Amino acid sequence: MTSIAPTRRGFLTAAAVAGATALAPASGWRAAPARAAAPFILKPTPPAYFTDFGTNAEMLWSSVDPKAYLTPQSRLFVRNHTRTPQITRAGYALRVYGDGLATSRAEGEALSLTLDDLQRLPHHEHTAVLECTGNGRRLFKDQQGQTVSGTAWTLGAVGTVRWTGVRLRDVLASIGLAPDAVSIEAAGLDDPFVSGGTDYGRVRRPFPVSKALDDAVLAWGMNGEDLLPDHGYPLRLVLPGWVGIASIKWLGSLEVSRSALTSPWNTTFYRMTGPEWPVDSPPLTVNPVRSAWELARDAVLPSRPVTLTGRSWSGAGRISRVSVSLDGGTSWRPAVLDRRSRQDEGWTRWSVRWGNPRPGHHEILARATDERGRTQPLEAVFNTQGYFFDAVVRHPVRVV
Ligand SMILES: Nc1nc2c(c(=O)[nH]1)N[C@H]1C(S)=C(S)[C@@H](COP(=O)(O)O)O[C@H]1N2
Ligand SMILES: [Mo]
Repeated sequence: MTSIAPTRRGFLTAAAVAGATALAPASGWRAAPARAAAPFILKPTPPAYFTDFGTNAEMLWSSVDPKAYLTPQSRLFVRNHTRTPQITRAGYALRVYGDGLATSRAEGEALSLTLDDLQRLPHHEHTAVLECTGNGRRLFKDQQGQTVSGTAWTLGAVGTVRWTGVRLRDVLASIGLAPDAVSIEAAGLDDPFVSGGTDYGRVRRPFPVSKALDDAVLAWGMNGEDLLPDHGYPLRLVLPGWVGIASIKWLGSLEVSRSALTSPWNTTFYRMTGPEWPVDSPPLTVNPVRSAWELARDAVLPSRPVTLTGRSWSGAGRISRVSVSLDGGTSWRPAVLDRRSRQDEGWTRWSVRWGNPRPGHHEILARATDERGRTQPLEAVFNTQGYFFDAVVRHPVRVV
């Protein structure tokens, strides 16, 4: 096995980590206006490609190129709890610590791994869907008349990208993992998240060691490029198939533990809450099945034969079939799946020929089933934070 031979810089203090990585303002009274002026997102998010939600930006499905399988990094949605930090490669190190490391390491001292250290391990590529837990949230209101909290995404908080990095299991094997380690908490280097007067601290979320040993990736690249700052430069965690919050950007630390860890991101947020849900509902992990047309809502179509395209995806595996309805759900027919869909690890592209679109308003629907047999329901289950809107969407179009 390859050994990382990490630089042993000892335990970095919180101040040292923050100072080395963020654009730390020099003094309090000058910092406030300067920070207020700093953008939430650094890459351009023009209205032709994005809906701007301030800290967040949603990809417009109408702007998706039907011929491109991967989502270009410049077009990928952005979900920030605060704002994109600017971190240099030279100032970056990943801190790994906790009683779940092999006893020789667990005694207290944290490991500090540079990108060079990590890049000595075998490189690994993985194509996967990245999707926000709240994707489709606006449809709770639009389609089910229910009020929920959170960013009112339609269906564009999703993309498929090819990650480049190292497998987390290789990193852990090289460091040495305790046999009874169960939980790992990933923490970001972005500013602490403050909401409703509560400071929740840095964005961080624990996940089971089993996922770390399965397909977790520490990624520095997307679609063959370095990560953009907005997507986690210089390094992010990727937990394929899981809710977007699991893939911590600007990865600052991994705490490896022999006991189950918790954070507000798996107790307060990103679990189901509301009258229908038990108070101890589990943290959300695997994403559901969803579908989208490559069309704007209320798209205008000409009244002549047309081929419509869309994509379906699931956190649990490949898509095995997609049914579509062009008459508001009265009749259904199979969509034609892209012939590559059996190999692709991300979403599945599909198309349907609409032979005689008649002038007027129509609702078109797409309903996918994944290889595990999970089918999109006709109604999503209400929860107060609007997660997992996986119902079949009634997509309005107008034929003229
Ligand atoms: N450090 C950090 N990691 C984070 C977040 C964040 O705000 N801070 N947002 C999470 C959420 S909710 C989602 S959906 C994804 C979004 O990834 P993207 O902005 O690269 O599309 O990042 C996750 N990782
Ligand atoms: Mo998210």
